[in-house]
Amino acid sequence: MERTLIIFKPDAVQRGLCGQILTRFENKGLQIVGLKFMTIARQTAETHYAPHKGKGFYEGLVKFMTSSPVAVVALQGKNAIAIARKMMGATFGSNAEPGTIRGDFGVSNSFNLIHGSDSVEAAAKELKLFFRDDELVDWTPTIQAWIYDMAKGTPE
Ligand code: IDP
Ligand code: MG
Repeated sequence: MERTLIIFKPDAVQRGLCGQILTRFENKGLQIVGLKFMTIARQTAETHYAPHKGKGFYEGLVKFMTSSPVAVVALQGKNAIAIARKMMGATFGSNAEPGTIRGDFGVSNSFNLIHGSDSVEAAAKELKLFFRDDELVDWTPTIQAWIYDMAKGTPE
């Protein structure tokens, strides 16, 4: 089982889309293991987006992410990182495929509603940045045996 960090960005919160977006992940079968509402501190946003430091959009991105509250969610599932990225769609709302979150809910390239970790390494780093260990909850949904084929003891 993999965990990924999702952020409902300020535009998703302001537009009242958190519930609809979270529902998509729950419907897919991804499991919530952490959830909180917060305003991101500048230092945290800078650390989170450090890989983009120096790029033309970096300063605007940090400003945007700290401008208004966000919801941060830790999702768990088999291949959760890749599945969430696929559901998010391409980075720019203007060319994200219909059916994806960015494709269905936005047109902007910078206000693109959602962040999702893009690798196992990034997920580990980002989850640590936004959640204390005791804020991530180990639990097994009672419906697990109908989300995954558990016949061999591991989710399939
Ligand atoms: P991702 O969110 O799909 O992983 P990244 O390339 O990691 O995309 O970029 C991080 C965030 O920076 C994007 O989600 C978007 O908000 C913003 N961003 C990326 N490229 C641009 C750009 O060219 N113009 C404006 N904002 C951008
Ligand atoms: Mg990225």
